[in-house]
Amino acid sequence: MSLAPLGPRDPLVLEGFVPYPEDLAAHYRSAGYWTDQTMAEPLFESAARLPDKTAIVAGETRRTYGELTGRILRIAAGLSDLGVRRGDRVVVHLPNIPEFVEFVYACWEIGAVPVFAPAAHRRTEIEHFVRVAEASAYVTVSRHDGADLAALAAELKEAWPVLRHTIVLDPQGGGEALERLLASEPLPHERRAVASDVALLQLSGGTTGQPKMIPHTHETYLHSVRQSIPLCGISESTVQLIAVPVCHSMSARSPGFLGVLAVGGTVVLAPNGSPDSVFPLIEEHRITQSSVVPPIVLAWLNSSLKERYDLSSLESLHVGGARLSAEAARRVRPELDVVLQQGFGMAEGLVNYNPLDVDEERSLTCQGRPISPGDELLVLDDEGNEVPRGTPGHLLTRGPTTIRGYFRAPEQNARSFTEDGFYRTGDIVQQDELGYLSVVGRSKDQINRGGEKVAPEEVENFILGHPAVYDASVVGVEDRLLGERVKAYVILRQDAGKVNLGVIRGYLRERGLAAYKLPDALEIVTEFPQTAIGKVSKRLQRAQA
Ligand code: J2J
Repeated sequence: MSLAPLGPRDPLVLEGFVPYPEDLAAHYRSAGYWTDQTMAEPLFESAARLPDKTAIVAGETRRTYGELTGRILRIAAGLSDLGVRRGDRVVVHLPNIPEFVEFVYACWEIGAVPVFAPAAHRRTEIEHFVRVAEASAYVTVSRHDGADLAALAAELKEAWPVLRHTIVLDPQGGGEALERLLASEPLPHERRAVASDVALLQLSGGTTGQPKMIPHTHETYLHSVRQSIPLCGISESTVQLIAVPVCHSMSARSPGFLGVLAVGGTVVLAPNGSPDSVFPLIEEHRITQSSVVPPIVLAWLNSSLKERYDLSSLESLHVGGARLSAEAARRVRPELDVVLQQGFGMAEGLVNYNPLDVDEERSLTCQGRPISPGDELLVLDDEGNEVPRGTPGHLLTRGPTTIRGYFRAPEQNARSFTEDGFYRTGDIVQQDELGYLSVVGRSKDQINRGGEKVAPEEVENFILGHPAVYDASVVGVEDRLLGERVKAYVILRQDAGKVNLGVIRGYLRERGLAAYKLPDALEIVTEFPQTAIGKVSKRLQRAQA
């Protein structure tokens, strides 16, 4: 085994990171939850063992472990030559292409901190990350889904002097900017970070304003990855399909490409989860495992294409991110001939899975048990008292994979975390006698659009910017395929011209809001229903819809 030489000993000091109390950190280490390993190391161990095995496939591109780590060390050298250092933030804003994996590992190799930005994000979100995280580099593709991201990169560089480097790849990856980085002499593989350093910033759907940044350390994230590997049956023979955005925590660590690359399996990237794009890949690459959101499962179940392709290699399907109806769950095994593994996780940390061999009833109705023995769960009533098992309550959690605070967000932290460091998930759950959780509701003002999280307040603020709009209220309404979709109620100003869904969507898109946050429906009203104390009643608005 190739042990990386000892690197720096002093932990990174990153202003705005909420640390773990020392006694708890010491406990997590002595219990073996946190180990002295950095994010890049498991991959390099696989590469030392299996240099010629295929690590990653996307379209026509196929890279062995040796090739992948070689490219990572060249990109790391290139970034380092540009002046990117340990602790520097690098916004990695890429679709499902191998370069996403290469850039994040290259960052870890030099101790830099990638911000995992979904490809769907646009100027509003990206600018927020650059500003708040004070990113020194931004990596993107020149075009994505009709958006000119090369222009965005140029604008951001002009507007934010901290952003010293923009690296713009071709739309499908590759291109001159990448070739320049790859031309560097590879760095030797060495440890250039401490395991307790912040390793990455993941994004939260949030409930207010802009998405919050979630700072995971090498220790917290790798613990989650290591626990996921056996629970999801991941091994060297795994061929994993990634069909949701590769930066999402399901794709990264649950069990994700990190889990698969740690044990020498193969990762296949797909641009999306639609049957016509993934069924041929399942057949061609003999895919064994995938982690997907419920709308993808429904699309697979309802597709006539499933008779046309050989999907028999698929052993298990991890479904999470949003509620899977029991009715859809029941169809998975008979119609797709795979083991359904439901999970319930959150980028903030806590992840729960059903074991692969859980009993039939729980496999359909439960969303798992915490994956770490160090996870602490509280299920509380409205007054903050613990409820008996079997009774729904608010879920709070603390543990070795869960952050103690969002990055540089003290006000949000005061609301989202208790004084003793429990994260208020905003989910209403019920725990059965064996500790299995079912997610039965939500107390946070958030829309879950098929796994993509939308903060109504953020969308409202944008709609309010339109000159014809007097007031706006955004709610999630039921949708057969997505679970929920975004509906906006709008009160217009007196002399407003013609306003309809198209006008508002066009306006929000122009203002640089990600497409999945745009309202799917719009209703012009003259007043909003009110609660007893005169607040807008979103409950009534949802019911009206
Ligand atoms: C209902 N709601 C669910 C489920 C998540 C693994 C799996 C999922 C995520 C994830 C993740 C749900 N039923 N099965 O990060 O590592 C809702 C809850 C939760 C929020 C978190 C992982 N699974 N949810 O979905 O940060 O409301 O993480 O708090 O995107 O999704 O969303 P996110």
